Amino acid sequence: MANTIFKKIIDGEIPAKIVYSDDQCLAFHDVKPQAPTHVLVIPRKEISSLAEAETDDAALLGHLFLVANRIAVDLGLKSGYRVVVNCGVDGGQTVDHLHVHLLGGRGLGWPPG
Ligand code: DGP
Repeated sequence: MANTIFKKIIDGEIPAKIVYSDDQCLAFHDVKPQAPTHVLVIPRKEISSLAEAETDDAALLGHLFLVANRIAVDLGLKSGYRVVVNCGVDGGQTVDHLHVHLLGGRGLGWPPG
C-alpha cells in the first residue's frame, strides 16, 4: 500500500491538529474543512478503502464510528452531525487510507453532491 499523507500523519512526519488518539485510531481536523467542524477519524492500520476492509476489521470499523460520536460530543455538536466514508473514484475518495469524515456545526444538505 502506498505511503499516504495519512500514514505520514500517523508516523508524526507531518503535523495535524489531533483531537483524539488511541492504540487503534487517530482523529484530526481536516485541512480543507467543509463544515465548521470537520474531523477525520482514521485507523492506524493501513486499509486503503472501505472496499478493502475485511471481516477481521469489523471491530475496528465499529470503533471508528464510536470514536466519531465521542468526538462529536466532546466538540459540542449537540444538534447533530454527519459521518461520511467516501469510497473509490465515484465516492470522491482522494486519500487511499480509510477515513471517516465527521461533519457538523451547520445544517447539512441532502442528497450530497
Ligand atoms: P476524501 O476525499 O474522502 O478522500 O477525503 C480526504 C480528506 O483529507 C479531504 O477532506 C482533505 C483531507 N486532507 C488531505 N490532505 C490532508 C492533510 O495533509 N492534512 C489534513 N489534516 N487533512 C488532509
